[in-house]
Amino acid sequence: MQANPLRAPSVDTEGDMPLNGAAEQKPTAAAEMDGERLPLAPGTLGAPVQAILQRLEQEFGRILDEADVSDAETTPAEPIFVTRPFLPPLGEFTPLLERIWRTRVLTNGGPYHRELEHRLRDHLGVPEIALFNNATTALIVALRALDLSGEVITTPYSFVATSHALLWSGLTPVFVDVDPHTLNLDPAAIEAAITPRTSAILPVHCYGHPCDVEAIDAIGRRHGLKVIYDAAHAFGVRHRGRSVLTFGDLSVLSFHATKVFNTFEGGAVVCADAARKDQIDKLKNFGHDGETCVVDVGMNGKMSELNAALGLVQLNYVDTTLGRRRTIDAAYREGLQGVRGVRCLDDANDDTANYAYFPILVGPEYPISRDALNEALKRDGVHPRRYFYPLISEFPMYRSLPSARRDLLPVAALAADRVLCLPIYPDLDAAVVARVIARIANP
Ligand code: T4K
Repeated sequence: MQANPLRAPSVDTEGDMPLNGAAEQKPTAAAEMDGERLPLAPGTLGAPVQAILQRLEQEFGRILDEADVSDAETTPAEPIFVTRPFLPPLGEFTPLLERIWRTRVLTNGGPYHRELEHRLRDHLGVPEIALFNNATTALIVALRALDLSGEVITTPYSFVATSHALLWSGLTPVFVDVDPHTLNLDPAAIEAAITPRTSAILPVHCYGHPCDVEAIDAIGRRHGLKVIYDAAHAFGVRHRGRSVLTFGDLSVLSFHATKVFNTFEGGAVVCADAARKDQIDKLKNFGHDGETCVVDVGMNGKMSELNAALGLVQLNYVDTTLGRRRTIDAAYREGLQGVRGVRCLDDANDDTANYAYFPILVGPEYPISRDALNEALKRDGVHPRRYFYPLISEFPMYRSLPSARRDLLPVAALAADRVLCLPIYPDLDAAVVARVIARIANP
C-alpha cells in the first residue's frame, strides 16, 4: 500500500474559515440544497483529520488487497481523471475474439448479442432488453417507438444527449427544475408544466440516483403521458427491491467507456414485453421486418458482436467493481464530513446504488470557489469534472426556449454552479482518495 503522499491538512476551526460569498436571498428549495443537509457539525473539523485519513487508508487498503487489485493506480505522477474504464483481463476476451474471426459473424444480432441480452435480462431483473450501439441512438429510437409529438418535459441538469435526442426527434424540450436533494426532476414542477401539447416526460436518474419514480409514473398515468427514463447512469440500480429500469414505459442505459458497465460504446432500451422489444429491434435495424419488408423509418442502432462479446466478459466483474466503487464512496463520505461548505449528495437510503459518480456541491461557506477548487485539484494532477455545468438549457440551441430561463430553474442553476464530480472508479488507489480529501479539506 502506498503511503499518503500529502501531509494531512492542518486543522482549522470553523470560525477561521473565510467565506467566498455573502449569503444571498435564495428561493426555498435552493436554500434547502444549501443548508439543512450540509454536515457542518460544528467542531468536527477540529477533529483529527489526519487520524481519519490514516484509518481510511488502512481500511481501504485492506479491502482493496482482499479484492486483489492487480493493477491498482499507484503512480501519483500520472493524471487522475474523473473515471477510468474497467477492463477485464485481455486473455479472457481473446477466445471470444477468435470465435468472431472464425465465424465472421460481426453484427446484426449474432450469438454474442443474443447471449448478452439474455444475461443482462437476468442480471438486471428486467423483462426485456434491446442492445444498442450507444445510449443516444437508443434514446432516439425509444422516442420513436412511443410515437410522440409536441412537447416533452425534461431536466436541464443532465448530459446534453438527453435533450439532443428530443431535437433529433422533432420534439420540443420543456425544462423544469430539479429536486434539491436528488438533483432529479421535481414531480411538482413536472405536473405544473403539462400543457395540451405535452406527450411525454423524459427524466434522468442523475448520477444513478433514482428519480421519484412512483410520483412521476403516477403523473404519467394521470395525464396520459408516456414516461421514458434516461437511465444512462443507472446500471444495476434498484429501487425498493425492484430494478429502477422497470418503471415508466421505457428506460435507456449507456454502456459507454465512462459508465459502471462498459462495452467501449453501447447502450440498451429496457421495455416491458416482447411485442415492444420486437418493435424496437426493428427500429434499430432500419425498420426492416424480414428481408424485403420495411415497416418504419428505422435507423442503424445495432450493437456489434465485438461490443457484445466484451460485455459478456465485463459482466463477470460487475459485482466486484461495484464493491470497489462502494468503498471509495464511503471513504469520500467519511473523509469529507465536517468539511465546511462541502455537501455530498444524500446516500442511497433503501435503494441499491451503483456509485457511478461522486458529486460534491461546493457552497458559499467553502473558503474558495468551486472553480478555484477544481483548479487546485488539477494542479495536484487530479481532474474532476463539472457534470453538469453548464445546464443544457444554456446551450445555444436551447437557450431561446421559454422554459430555458435560468430564473425558472433556480435549483438546477445553483447545482450547476457548485458541482464537482470527484474521481471514482474501481482501481482508484486509496492514497489518491486520501490525497483528494486532504486537498479539499485544506485547499
Ligand atoms: N444520457 C446521459 C444522462 C448521459 O450522461 C449520457 C452520456 C448519455 C445519455 C449518452 O450516452 P452515450 O450515447 O454516450 O452512450 C462523457 C461520455 O462521453 C458520455 O457518454 C457521458 N454521458 C458523459 C457524462 O460523460 P465527456 O465528454 O465528459 O467524456 P470524456 O471523453 O471527457 O471522458 C471523461 C474522462 O473519462 C476522461 O477525462 C478520461 C476518462 N476516459 C474516457 C474515455 C472516453 C478514459 O479513461 N477512457 C476513455 O475511453 O462525456
